[in-house]
Amino acid sequence: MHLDIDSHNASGLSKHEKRFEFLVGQLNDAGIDASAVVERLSAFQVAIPSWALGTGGTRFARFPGGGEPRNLEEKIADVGLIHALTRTAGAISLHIPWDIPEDAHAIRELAASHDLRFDAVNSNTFQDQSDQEHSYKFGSLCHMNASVRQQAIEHNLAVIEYGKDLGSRSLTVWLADGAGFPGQHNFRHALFNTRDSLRQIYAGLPADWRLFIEYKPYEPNFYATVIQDWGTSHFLAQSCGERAHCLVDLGHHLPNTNIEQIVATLLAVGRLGGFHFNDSKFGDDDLTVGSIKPYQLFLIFHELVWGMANNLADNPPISYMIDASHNLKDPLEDLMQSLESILEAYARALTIDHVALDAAQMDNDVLAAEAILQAAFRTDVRPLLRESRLRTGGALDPIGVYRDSTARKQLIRERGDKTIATGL
Ligand SMILES: [Mn+2]
Repeated sequence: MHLDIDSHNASGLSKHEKRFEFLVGQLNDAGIDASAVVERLSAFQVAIPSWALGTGGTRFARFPGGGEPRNLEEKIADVGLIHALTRTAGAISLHIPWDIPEDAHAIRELAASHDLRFDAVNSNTFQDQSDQEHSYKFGSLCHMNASVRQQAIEHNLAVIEYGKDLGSRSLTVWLADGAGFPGQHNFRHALFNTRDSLRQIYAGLPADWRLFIEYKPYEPNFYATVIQDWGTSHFLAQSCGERAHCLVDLGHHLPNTNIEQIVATLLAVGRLGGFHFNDSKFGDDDLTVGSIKPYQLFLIFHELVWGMANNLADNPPISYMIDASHNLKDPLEDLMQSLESILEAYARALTIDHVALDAAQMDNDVLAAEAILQAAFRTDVRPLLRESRLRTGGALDPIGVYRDSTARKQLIRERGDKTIATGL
């Protein structure tokens, strides 16, 4: 795939330089080193999950866009394309069994040729596979029948083996386990079964691996989910051991939950393992990151930046991933838009004056404290993002280059009009 990044950048360069210089001056007046912010942005990498590269659809219909990746190799090529344009998507997160690598060595080399590494591997006990003995209809790790639990534990251990071959260092467990109706579950039995199953998975984790436990308040079960919130996830992580952490998916909260406060708390106790970015109007809507609540995203990044800079509980590096599924937009464009929103929120959080904020908080000057955050949020930081991409070989305008290169048309020509990505 030919992407004409250089000529695009050349034609946009003088406009960018003017805007960048203006912003550098503005930040300089506020005592902020723009170059240091650009360096932090360049180092920030977000994993792309293998299931985000095709059209997701809803339970009503799916309208594929054409040229979608047909196999793992093509998924890696798509992430490589996003990474070449943005220099921010340097990792891919696989879902097993949707993306079982037949030749792990070759897959690893292919990913390396695109400058990609493998992030967390994701297990799947939320649907039945044709070759499995027991059904997960009534749960997996929580199941009342020990044989079902054992099958689900063994699946997770097998996922770790695939991940080891690819150089992954973490396993993410999200469970659909829960109850559809009152009375269906004995809550304590369901919770303790899940705890004991997770402990067995944890025991099979290599010494340099971490376990991420994702929570979700509803769906597919609507009466109760076994791991409903961060508190339950935290209890389970603590029950497993030091290398078990909570995973925060932005869409896995009830409306108006203060997610930034959850982030602050988990960081304070050293249990924030990973992040799944997306946005939502109602729940787990899988909308483009920053499309609905950009201020919330900024406030989350403020807690991340402050929490990692003041790392009390020795929280390990956080694993970042986009978890979304696209119905209307070109998936690759949607992912690039999401990456832009993430970096914007991060850049704004990096321009917050923490000394002034601390002083305002000590003085109980509520207005001043809020105004410091709003000043950072209202700054147009996009020239910092463009400068970061320019310095790392990416595109000033990734979506512009993508559209001008007619990449989607080329993909449709190569792969066909009616392809469906595995797992979708
Ligand atoms: Mn998720």
